Amino acid sequence: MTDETRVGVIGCGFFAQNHLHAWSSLRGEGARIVAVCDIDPTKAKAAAASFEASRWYTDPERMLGEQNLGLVDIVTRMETHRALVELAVRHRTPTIVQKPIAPTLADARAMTAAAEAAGVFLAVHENFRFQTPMRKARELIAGGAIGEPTWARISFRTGYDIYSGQPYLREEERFIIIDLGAHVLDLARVFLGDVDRIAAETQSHNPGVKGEDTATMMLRHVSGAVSVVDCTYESRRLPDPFPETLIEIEGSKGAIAIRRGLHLELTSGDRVTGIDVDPPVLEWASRPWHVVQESVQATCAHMLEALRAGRPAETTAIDNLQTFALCEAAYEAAAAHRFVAMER
Ligand code: NAD
Ligand code: 89Y
Repeated sequence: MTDETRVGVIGCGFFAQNHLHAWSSLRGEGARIVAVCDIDPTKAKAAAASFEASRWYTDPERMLGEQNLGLVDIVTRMETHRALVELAVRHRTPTIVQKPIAPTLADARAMTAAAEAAGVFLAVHENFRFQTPMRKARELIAGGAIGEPTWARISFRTGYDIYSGQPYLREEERFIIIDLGAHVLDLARVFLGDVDRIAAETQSHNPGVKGEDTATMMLRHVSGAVSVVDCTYESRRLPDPFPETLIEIEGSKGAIAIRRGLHLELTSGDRVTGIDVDPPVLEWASRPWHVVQESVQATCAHMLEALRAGRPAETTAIDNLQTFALCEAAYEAAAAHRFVAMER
């Protein structure tokens, strides 16, 4: 690999703006956006102009064929992920794809198998575990501050108008478990490990959206730990914590709480310590999104470093299959009103 990683971005819509800023900021770490692509030429052209990409495309195949990319970052919606990942794999281009990895587990498995068979780097941009508060909690747990985690609550509850930026979410028939559950179920795996079984109840509060907008899930982990993972886009609390994930983790020697306002409270033995886990507002970021935006940059930085070092990323497609399998199992559990065992 040369000193510079030639990055191409596919999809220049709402969330891709964060990726484009992140890759630009990682120039010093060896990333250079050389080309961008969107089927909408106005968006591709605007992204190329704002982020100094020398070429813009409306055809991903043409971009991959012409640009000799060291990395392609796919930031389109999930329906397009499988075809784009398989295309990138055929071009043997290391690939990152946004969450949700795909609309179905069958697609996710096929994409992962294609990358494995070709020996191509494939990672999922699952960014919540890279948020500053989550990184701090992980560091404290790894250092033994709360002993062995035995119980957790992972909660994302908001009434923020997410549809203004992401109007397509109104049309998703399988909605919050795939859109947001993908993040919070991933955090449950990160903090408490592999899952043995899952139960779920869903609710649909907003008549203007097709799918479920609220989910309450309970997980029994292989370690014996239990977690409650809940998310809603229809909660009425002020001040609204969007887009913060609030967490409580209890262990054999203490507890961690991540509270609204990005404040972490650590109980370790008989000492309680408050830790500020509010990340800096990056120069291109803005509130209330800054904690997510900072995690996008941290995720891109991690993936770039892993790729350049010849290592897999933490959130390989194979790893993410387990998170996606939890989403699928949660839908099955909600439909049947019973626990669903996870394949192991
Ligand atoms: P969007 O609709 O605003 O943008 C998608 C863009 O992809 C559009 O501009 C569209 O024209 C383009 N596109 C579609 N098919 C294409 C193709 N074949 N080739 C090239 N371009 C194509 O959607 P969005 O809100 O930016 O969401 C994109 C992804 O980001 C989704 O998977 C979403 O779940 C994810 N997302 C992640 C987070 C997070 O925190 N990780 C937050 C928001 C959205
Ligand atoms: O779509 C969601 C996601 O992935 O993270 C936050 C979000 O944009 C809205 O809740």
